Amino acid sequence: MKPHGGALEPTPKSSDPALLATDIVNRLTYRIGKDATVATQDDWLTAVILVVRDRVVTKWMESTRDTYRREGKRVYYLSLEFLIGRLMRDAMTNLELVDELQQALDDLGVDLDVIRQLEPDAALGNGGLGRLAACFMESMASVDIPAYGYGIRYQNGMFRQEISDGWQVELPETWLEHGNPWEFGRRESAYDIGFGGSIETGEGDACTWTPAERFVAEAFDTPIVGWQAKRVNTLRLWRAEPVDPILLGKFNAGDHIGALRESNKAEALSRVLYPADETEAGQELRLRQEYFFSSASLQDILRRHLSQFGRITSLPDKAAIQLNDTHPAVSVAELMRLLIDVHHLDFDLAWDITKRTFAYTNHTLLPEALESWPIPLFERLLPRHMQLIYAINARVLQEARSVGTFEPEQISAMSLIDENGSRRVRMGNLAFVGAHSINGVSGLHTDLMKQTVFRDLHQLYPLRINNKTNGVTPRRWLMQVNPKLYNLAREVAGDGIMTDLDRLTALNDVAEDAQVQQRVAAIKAENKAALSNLIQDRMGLSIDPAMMFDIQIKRIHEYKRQLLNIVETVALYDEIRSHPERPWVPRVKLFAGKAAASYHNAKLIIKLANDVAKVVNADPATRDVLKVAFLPNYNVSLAEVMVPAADLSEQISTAGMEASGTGNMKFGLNGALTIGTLDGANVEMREHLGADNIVIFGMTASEVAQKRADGYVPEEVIAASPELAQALRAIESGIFSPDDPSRYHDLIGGIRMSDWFMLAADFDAYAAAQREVDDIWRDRSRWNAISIRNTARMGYFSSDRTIRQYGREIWSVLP
Ligand code: T68
Repeated sequence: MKPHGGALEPTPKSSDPALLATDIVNRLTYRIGKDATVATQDDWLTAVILVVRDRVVTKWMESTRDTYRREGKRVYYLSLEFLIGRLMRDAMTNLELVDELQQALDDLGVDLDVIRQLEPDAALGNGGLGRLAACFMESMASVDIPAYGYGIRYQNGMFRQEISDGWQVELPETWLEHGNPWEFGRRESAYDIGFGGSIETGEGDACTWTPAERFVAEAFDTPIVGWQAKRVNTLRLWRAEPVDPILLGKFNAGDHIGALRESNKAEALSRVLYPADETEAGQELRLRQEYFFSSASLQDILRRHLSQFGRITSLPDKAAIQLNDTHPAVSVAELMRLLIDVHHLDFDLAWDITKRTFAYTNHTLLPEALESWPIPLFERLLPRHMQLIYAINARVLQEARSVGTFEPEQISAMSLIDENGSRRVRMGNLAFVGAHSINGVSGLHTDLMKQTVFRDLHQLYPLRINNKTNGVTPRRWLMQVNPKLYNLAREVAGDGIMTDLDRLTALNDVAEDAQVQQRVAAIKAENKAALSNLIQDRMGLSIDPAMMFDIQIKRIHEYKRQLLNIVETVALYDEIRSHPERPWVPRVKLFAGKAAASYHNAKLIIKLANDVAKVVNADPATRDVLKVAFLPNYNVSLAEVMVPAADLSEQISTAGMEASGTGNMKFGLNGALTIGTLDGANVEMREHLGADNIVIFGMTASEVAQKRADGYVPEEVIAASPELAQALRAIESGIFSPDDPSRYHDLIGGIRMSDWFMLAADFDAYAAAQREVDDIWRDRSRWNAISIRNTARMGYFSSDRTIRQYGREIWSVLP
């Protein structure tokens, strides 16, 4: 389909509040069928979104036509997760319509802030990996890269977390319940997806695959608006549909359930997001989801390419496909299949095109997260792909052997097939060999990739691994969430900060200015008051905004060490009770995050945080100086309130285990001080901030590795630290769990026995670092200066910078 030029309806150019108000009432009347006098808040929300959407659509079509006209390269970002959150404020901001819409709604007697909160979060992701994909989509539009995001339109996104008696309870999430005004269903963009069946050899390298099962992938498009609406790109999400919605033969024969079997199987494919992060899902449905969206996306990409350029062989010049982790790695085999079986290229040419088209991003070194599939399962679902993987493997291993220097163990580590135990397909190796670029997400992570998971493949292909340190979009994570700080920054650094975040460095010059310090402190106080109100409303807990807000928000994981923070809290509680006369810095320890439903220890850590909170918050002896709260249902919208309210950001993972982190960047940008280990992007944050503007503690990644190799004995460390020993004993004794005194025996026992995450080994350094933080807090002028310098020096961590590096160094779409 050729995009057409000419006049488009509607062409609402005006940003005049009076016209916007008329537009809103028109949508309410003609699209929703409601009169202003009876419209609910939800109706107003939908009407406003439709007005904003119309303006987006105009720009969207311009962008699409422009891309077509330029005959340039397009970027395709394949990701099983897009954690986009709410879209309305994002779109309004990037269209620069916030004030005008606010005015229009005021005139209509509608509170923008109230209706804004009614928009459901699009929570199609678990955590950092999914949120990164969302920041990247916004940045690609903002730096004018023609791009499509491809993923699954899950009917149920990330589960809703309730806390019941301190325990996490998972409830289904239903973001589509009231429809989704942002998306456009594209019935015409639908593709056949097959599973199972048989293969017949054909001519040359081609085969004919006759799948046993077939489904249809149907596209839903959401426009993603870049800053100042320079460009609007497309997020295309697939929904699975049955080929035959109802098997009439069966239905008529009285088998009413059987008649719907196809329909139910299809529904399952795009039904629910796998809610476990950093673990391999290992379920057949997961592999089916991976193949379903990979195949649909590649068919769509090839169709678009052929319709515009006519020749399949120019694909790598016109399309760059980024694989977000290994979840879409089956794409490597699928593109080979399409090129060989459908487009009749020979194997060698297909392999060359494949490698030049794909690039792969790795997000984790955790062994439990490295995907691999049992061969019998893979063969049963994707018999043709299994053949192709064997053929690719034969080539790669041949290449490795011909080098002549590799040991047999190295060759077997490079193999796409894991032969240890039951045979499995290694998706990381498949992605590696099928891509021309493999990137890590921080400098440290990239170095470790070369030394660990991909050591041998890196030796075979030494030019492929490169680093692209993560970033976050400053439009959402500064301008929208912290408008007052943004305005102050703009006063000092000028209007250009949203297109060039490095300009924030102008704030360095005012870091010591008493007046600026006071204004920054007042803004923080306001943000903290807003969070206090939220906590009061949701949890009935009152928090004095004058306390230090010490925040750890992220998925609950042992390697992220929420437990270290809780144990230190218990130690501090004990100290305060023993020495009430000391000038304690009043602190509130805030936690939020979800645990995978099957991750026992993570769920126990949530319960412990709540158990500790219950005891500490009820103690009159510590009431004024220590509070603890675990906020339920952490999501993007909650982060948007918590990040700007933080004084202290906890980034305390065991060194070598957090690939990058992106929360660390959001907090720094909003003026929080970081307490953290030399892990992930914290390392680069220290370089940019200067060592005086971040509190670093604990072992380095190589020290951790060394200690493990030397035979670490946690009991010795515990015996040498009275504070740690006392805190662990207190938790074990049942003081915090009188209803079940042995609740934490195994959890703490794990620390005593093995302590894989080195909580004990880092405890004293962490506690000392916390007291250093107290000292800085007592010198408020120093604290405020550090806060200003944090904002000033976070320009590097804009996802615009990251995306420009991808654009130049991996995709070749920027000069
Ligand atoms: C995160 N990974 C990294 N994984 O942990 C974090 N995994 O350090 C990094 O900043 C971020 O990626 C962005 O690069 C994840 O979030 C997952 O969510 C995940 C989901 C499914 C399966 C495995």
